[in-house]
Amino acid sequence: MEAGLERTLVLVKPDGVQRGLIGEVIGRLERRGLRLIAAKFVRIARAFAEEHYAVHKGKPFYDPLIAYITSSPVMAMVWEAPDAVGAVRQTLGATRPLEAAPGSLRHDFALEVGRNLVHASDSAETAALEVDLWFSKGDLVVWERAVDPWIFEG
Ligand code: DAT
Ligand code: MG
Repeated sequence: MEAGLERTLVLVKPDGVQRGLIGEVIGRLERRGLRLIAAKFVRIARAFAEEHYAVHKGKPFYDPLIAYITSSPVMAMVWEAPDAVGAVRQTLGATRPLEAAPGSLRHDFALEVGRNLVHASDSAETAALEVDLWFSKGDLVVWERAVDPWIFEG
């Protein structure tokens, strides 16, 4: 990875896919300036969902969460930018849509925590684990955009 850049995993969850909002999510991340480096459209199995959400095992919302994320396909992506983790979490908005900042995806397109449209890694450490879980090394496309110097200062 280029120095100064961070990667993060983003999912358009089943509700976002079913509601035709994949393009909206990608469009917002593109327009903000993040660089897409991997994407796949996939319906995940229960065992894979349990690995992805292992940190939430035992919590009261765990079973509905696993049912939700496996209920329909998801669009999984890796995005890259300086401080990508924080930037993407900001573009998504707070976990609970009613607490999400106006203009964020979860504010603009969601109402319920159990139908909050999107996922993004919550730290650089989690991002590394999640990118590794969802994608193999060869899936990550190293590339440059002509516009990069107009978005990435470093
Ligand atoms: P985030 O998805 O913002 O990283 P999280 O990792 O704390 O949030 O939780 C994962 C998902 O689990 C979240 O997107 C929705 C669901 N969830 C979290 N807290 C919940 C709660 N208190 N009640 C119901 N669902 C919850
Ligand atoms: Mg989380």
